[in-house]
Amino acid sequence: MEEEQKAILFKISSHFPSPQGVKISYGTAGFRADASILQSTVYRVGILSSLRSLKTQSVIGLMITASHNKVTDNGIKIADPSGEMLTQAWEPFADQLANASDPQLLLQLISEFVTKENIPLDGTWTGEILVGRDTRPSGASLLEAAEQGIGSVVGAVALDMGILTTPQLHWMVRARNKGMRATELDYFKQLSDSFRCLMDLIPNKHKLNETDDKLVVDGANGVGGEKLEILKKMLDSLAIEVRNSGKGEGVLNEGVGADYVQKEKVTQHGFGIEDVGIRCASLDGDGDRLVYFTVPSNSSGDIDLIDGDKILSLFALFIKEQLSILNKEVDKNATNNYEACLGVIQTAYANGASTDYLKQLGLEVVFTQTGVKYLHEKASQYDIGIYFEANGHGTILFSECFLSWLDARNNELSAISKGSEQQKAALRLLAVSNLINQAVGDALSGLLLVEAILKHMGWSVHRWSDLYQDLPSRQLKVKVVDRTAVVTTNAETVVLRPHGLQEAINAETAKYTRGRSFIRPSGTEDVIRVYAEASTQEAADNLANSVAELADQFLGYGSNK
Ligand code: NG1
Ligand code: ZN
Repeated sequence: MEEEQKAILFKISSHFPSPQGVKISYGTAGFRADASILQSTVYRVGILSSLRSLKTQSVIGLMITASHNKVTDNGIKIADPSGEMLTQAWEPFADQLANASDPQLLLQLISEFVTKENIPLDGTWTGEILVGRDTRPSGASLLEAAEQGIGSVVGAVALDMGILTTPQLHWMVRARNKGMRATELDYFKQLSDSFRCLMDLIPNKHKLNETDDKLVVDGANGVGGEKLEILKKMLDSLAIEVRNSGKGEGVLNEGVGADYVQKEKVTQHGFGIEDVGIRCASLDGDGDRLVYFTVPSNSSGDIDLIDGDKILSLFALFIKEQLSILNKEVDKNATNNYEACLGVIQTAYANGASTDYLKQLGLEVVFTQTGVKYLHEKASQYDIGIYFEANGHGTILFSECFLSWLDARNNELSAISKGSEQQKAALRLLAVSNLINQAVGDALSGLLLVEAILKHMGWSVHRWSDLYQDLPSRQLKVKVVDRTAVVTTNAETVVLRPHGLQEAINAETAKYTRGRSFIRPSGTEDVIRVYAEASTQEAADNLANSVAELADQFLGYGSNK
């Protein structure tokens, strides 16, 4: 590393001292903490994203957000060249940088890493980092810290993309690296065009179905609602009302948003008895999660949740149907046949009833650890990989290979049987691949796909909800002394350490019909998460409470006395 570069890094980094006595780690989705202690972390991630851009000679994204967490938190995620989350191979370096205690150590770490990775820092390459942020008040000053970090690396430049949803930024990074137009307007255009295309292909018999037309969306008082207000103006066939759009007095994620709705299963602020029976959806604070729900008529304050698992099931059903239309009447001897490999990816949080349902459909279902980076990686191994977390984060990935076959097949069909069911199926699948975000889970594109599929099927929200009955479940959080003391295996469903805890959980779970329970340390909050499901809500609650007590006994503040 040149002396000049070292001097710049040393000088600027001394303005960003790391917070004393805090260890920060790159979790399930980047760094997250109280915004007041994040200046140095964001500055350092700015450096890291520059190095990543120079190393890959591609555009990189840096998103300042703490998603569904409280408004006083903030965080930072990095988008790799394909728009995916930062490669896991660089996460240990991210941890080291974030925790380097002084500028000297920081410089040494960077210098060693640059040599090891052979990163060109001689000005021969220019790095470019697109920086986005959500609506959190701390975003503006953290943006400056990120720009300082990016500016500390010779040859790297930051481009402030303004306030965006997380998936918009990921989409832009991917588009830029593919040499495509990548403005926000291009994003909206791609979504609205492909949505229109799907609507135009709706079977005639369902076209007149005007039932259930209104959709009410909870914007979590965040950026997603704001963007949906713009997008909806470009859609003529969908009536959307946005509530909790962030313009009023409500606070980001406070008693609103997809995480609240999914975990608490009660009506959020702005919704109530007047919404009985209406199709409602909820986004999270940075617009990458989506759940649907309806308000039942019993005025209990509860909601009927349609979670990520059910969104996944709807998508899987539709894709499977289109694939079978496409492959109908194929000439078994033809050389242009392509049996697409369709895979479904879930985590341990997926409701057991959803997994049963998907398997009944004859689909291949696999499980990964919690965190989109794991699901995405797995899904990318299929021609069509559909992944969703129960909390509503997910998407559908199409392989390049399958898409180019599909494109060619569509051209062929349009020449020999234009307007046939087979060609329509090819067009629908192509439209889905344009609509649904290929970089990361995206609430806005997911919402449009749900809407298009419901219209295609001629289904009400209730018909969709009735696909299967969720097993009652409960999630709890337990504060412990050190959450890293919990070591898990088998897609996080089995506790290896502390010893004896898994046996205790097993003994408790065995007492319940259809009981299933597991614990794991959160990667975004300083807690242990407990999940339980069983045949009744009371049983699921009891099981969750007992397992939480076990976690407390083994790991809580009383455990080391
Ligand atoms: P943690 O805090 O590691 O459980 C949460 C979600 C993840 C993922 C990340 C990123 C649950 C149980 N966990 O992670 O699925 O979405 O946040 O936002 O919902
Ligand atoms: Zn989010």
